[in-house]
Amino acid sequence: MDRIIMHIDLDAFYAAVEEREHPEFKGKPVIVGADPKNGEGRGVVATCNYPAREFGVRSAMPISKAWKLCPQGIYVRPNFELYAKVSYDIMMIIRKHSDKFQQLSIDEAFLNVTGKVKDFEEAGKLAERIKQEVLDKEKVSCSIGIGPNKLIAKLASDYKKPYGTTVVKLDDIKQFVSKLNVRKLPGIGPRTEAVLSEMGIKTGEDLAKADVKTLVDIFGVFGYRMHEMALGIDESEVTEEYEIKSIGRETTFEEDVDNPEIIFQAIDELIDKFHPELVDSNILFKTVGIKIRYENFETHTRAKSFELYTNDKEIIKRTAKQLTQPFLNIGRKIRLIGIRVSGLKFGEKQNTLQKYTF
Ligand code: DCP
Ligand code: MG
Repeated sequence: MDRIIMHIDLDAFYAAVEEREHPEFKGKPVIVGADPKNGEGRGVVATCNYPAREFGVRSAMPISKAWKLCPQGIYVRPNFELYAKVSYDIMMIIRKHSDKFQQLSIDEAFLNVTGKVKDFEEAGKLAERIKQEVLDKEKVSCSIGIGPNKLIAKLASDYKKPYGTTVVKLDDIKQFVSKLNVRKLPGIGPRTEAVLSEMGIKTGEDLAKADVKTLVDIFGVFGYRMHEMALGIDESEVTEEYEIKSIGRETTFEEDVDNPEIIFQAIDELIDKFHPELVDSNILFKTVGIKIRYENFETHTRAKSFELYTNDKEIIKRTAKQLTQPFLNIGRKIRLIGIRVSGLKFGEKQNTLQKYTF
């Protein structure tokens, strides 16, 4: 059964929303993230617009580094509620163009459009109409990839950004993947990339030619999946539910701290911030997790799961503190702390999955 799948990813999303709200930002480098404090700021960049990327600024980069690269940039704190609302409105526009719709994150979605168009050429035209409609109605631009499966569609939306459309037909799959850096493939991060590179595997073509058994010996089942991806194989369906994986917050301290009282207070504040989201959306959790980053950026995570689902705030607070305890009073200073609940489900009162909440 041949399918036509579309992947839509909004361009520089948070920064695009900020540009839309502040027309005076247009054409200037805009960086959304922590307060740079004249280069002394301690958080990270969430995202930045394309003019800022020309200075080398990137998502997840320390904000102090962004400041060094681009001191003339416009620096804004994120407004998550606004981005969530704009995302919701855009997803509503996009979804009506599909037979099946799957939101993947705040700024991307898969559409199965097999029943909406007769071939890939028509799908390309549909993509242009969707891009235009989102731009006209929401003043945000997006890039679209079209392929015979979700993997290819997602790789294709990233191929030409911003405001690009990339169509990869069945016959062109191998050629398309062969040119890509292996790092582009989902699940291949910097560490896996390094191991592959040692083996002389840098591109999709290298990976496609690699010996599957060797890959499995090194990476386990993922080695097999990697090789499949290099051949452009992906059978997964566009599924309607938007599953929320976890909810939480993290904070970078103004100054590295080792005082447990200050750390515990920060834990309470973080939980007070996100707990209302659980209650408002009637979400229960089973697992509480923490993330701790020491001053040298060494990062640890710990989690504890319970038998039963709950949305009890005190349980989160107590568990988070228990998990944090072993990292305290050991003569090391902490830079960042994060708290997250996962293993989520909706509470009893609500029997249909509520989409678009995060
Ligand atoms: N985001 C974040 N921290 C990151 C990565 C992303 O807070 N490390 C947020 C900000 C982004 C949004 O998620 O606007 C979407 O992430 P993308 O990876 O799609 O990045 P952008 O949409 O900003 O840029 P692009 O045009 O490359 O898609
Ligand atoms: Mg994006």
